[in-house]
Amino acid sequence: MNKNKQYKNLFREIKKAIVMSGNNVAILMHINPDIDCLGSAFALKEVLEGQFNKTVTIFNTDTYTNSSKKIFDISKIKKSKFNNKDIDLLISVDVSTRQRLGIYQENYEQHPNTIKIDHHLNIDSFGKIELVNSNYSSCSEVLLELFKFMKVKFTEKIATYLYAGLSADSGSFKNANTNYQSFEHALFLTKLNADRDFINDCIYRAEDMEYIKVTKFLYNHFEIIDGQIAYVVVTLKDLENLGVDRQACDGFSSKLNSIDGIKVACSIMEVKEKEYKISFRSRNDYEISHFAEILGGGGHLNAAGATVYCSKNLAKQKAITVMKECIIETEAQF
Ligand SMILES: [Mn+2]
Repeated sequence: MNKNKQYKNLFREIKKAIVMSGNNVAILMHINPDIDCLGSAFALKEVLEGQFNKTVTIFNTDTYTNSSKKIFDISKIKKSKFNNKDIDLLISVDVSTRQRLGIYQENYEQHPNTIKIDHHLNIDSFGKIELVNSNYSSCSEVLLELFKFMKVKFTEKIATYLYAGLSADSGSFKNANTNYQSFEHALFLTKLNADRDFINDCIYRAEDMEYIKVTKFLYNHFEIIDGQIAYVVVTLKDLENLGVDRQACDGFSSKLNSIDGIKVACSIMEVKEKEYKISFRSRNDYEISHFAEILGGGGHLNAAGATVYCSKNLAKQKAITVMKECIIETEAQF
């Protein structure tokens, strides 16, 4: 069966599952949801409530960046646990592995009626129905295609949510995951009056004092190795001194990777004692995701991450080792 037909069948299956299911739908996002994850969740909620008469709750226990707070009504997200018998259908968006469901992992695994919608490489199958297209730069685009099939009426609000996800995950069409489809989808959403200016303001012209403060910290503390690797370590003490939470440092690895000559970069964030979250970014040819996997993580080819459980120095060493390996192995193929 060709790919298009496969997707059509999946779209049909999902539409049927939505129509046939009971009233109560829960949407689950990944831990520390980014704008693509939130855009997907809010667009889907809007569609299911407005056009399929469902009662939809988005669940997540984390905190959000200022940009996210401007775009989405965060107060609509429930932080509580729920009982599976109160939910008829569970849909995850932008969640690549079951661990990333956080405290809702067990709910999802035990629920009879689950749909996984995502755009990461499908390395963990955990949905009863799975719509995963890793050719798309954002999960929002996977939903866009599903909505088209479902003959959804794209309101400006829905178009704007999806555009936010597409814009953020493609790095405003600059990341390596951007392709002709990203532009086609952007065109489609623009024709539907997605509020690009509002989204650009919220994401790219949002340099408030907190942003300036953490950026100053970044440029004072990053290290460069051989002119081609850059990294920064941020401890809990640093966050405390800065008076910000971890999400405020979300863009660090991308910023370091955009320095001229830097092939691979990462931020190493202390989560708690002996737990460090490493976020990698790399230039086109350097596929860092394969090396994040060595550390038990994963992600996209040029944007991946891993969590390591060790001392700060060892975390740093591990990150540097895989970044060096990435460069050596990539250049051996040139
Ligand atoms: Mn995404």
